[in-house]
Amino acid sequence: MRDKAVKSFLAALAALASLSGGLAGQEMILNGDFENNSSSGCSFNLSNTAFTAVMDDATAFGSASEIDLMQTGTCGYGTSPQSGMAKVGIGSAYGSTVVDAFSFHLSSPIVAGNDYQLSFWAHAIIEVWSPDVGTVEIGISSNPDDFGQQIYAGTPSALNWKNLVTSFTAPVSGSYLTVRQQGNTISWNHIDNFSLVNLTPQFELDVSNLVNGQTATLTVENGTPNGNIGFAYSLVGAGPSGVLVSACGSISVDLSQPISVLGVEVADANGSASLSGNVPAGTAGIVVWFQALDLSNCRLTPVKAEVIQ
Ligand SMILES: [Ca+2]
Ligand SMILES: [Ca+2]
Repeated sequence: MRDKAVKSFLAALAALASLSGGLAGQEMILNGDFENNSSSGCSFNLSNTAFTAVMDDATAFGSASEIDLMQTGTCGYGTSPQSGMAKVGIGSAYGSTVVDAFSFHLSSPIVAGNDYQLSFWAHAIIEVWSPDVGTVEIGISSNPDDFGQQIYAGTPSALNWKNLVTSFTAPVSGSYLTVRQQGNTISWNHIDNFSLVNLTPQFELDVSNLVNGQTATLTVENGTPNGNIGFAYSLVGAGPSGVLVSACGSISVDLSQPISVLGVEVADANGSASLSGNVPAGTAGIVVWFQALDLSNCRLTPVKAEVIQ
């Protein structure tokens, strides 16, 4: 029974990650340092298929199809990886639009309207076959094989690693951050250590002291100041469920039926609200899925799954 409860809890956590839209401050790129791969040594001009096969959580799709994966030292060009053992090379060949490009897979999707900070390192390598300094172009895409919408282009240094940092409001939603070498140049960049974090404060729910026979407290942050916050739970699970909430029309909450409403509380001037209630005795081990709804703007918190102690 206990193991089953823990398994349910872990499954709920996995579901929660896909619903959260990226918690504020958490790293969203799964393998931004390129360290998780099944290759070794110096691999130049990997086809898109080969790069995708060896590099975890990335998909190559550029028309050049010759990304380089350099591990352990410089591999004869530029300097050692900026971070860890691995760096990647992307190029633009023959001055055409034949470029290397790939997508990073993310722990949660980029959500249109949210603010993000992107940081990465790049070094332009000047050789006979790469006389130009090309920019590193960044996009947001809903498809791992497509560049999507460009949101940034960073110009590296030809002398050494340069940290390129930008903040942006996502113009579109997408599950992939894409990276592409600038076209119409004859250029080669080494890149490493990508990071993407969500800067937008998230409407989040916290559950404390969920202990049978005691008083538990649910708290939300970043709701509408002085607005009404509704709290609900399900004993069945998480999953879209159309529910009529008078203030929000027919909104789809992320709790399975039947859903129990615990109550509505007024948030303080900072948008925080909390609600306390007694947990029945003898309920230890039961999983409860909680969610809160901001009745002023009809935003939902991510579902919070907790095991009664
Ligand atoms: Ca690295
Ligand atoms: Ca190459």
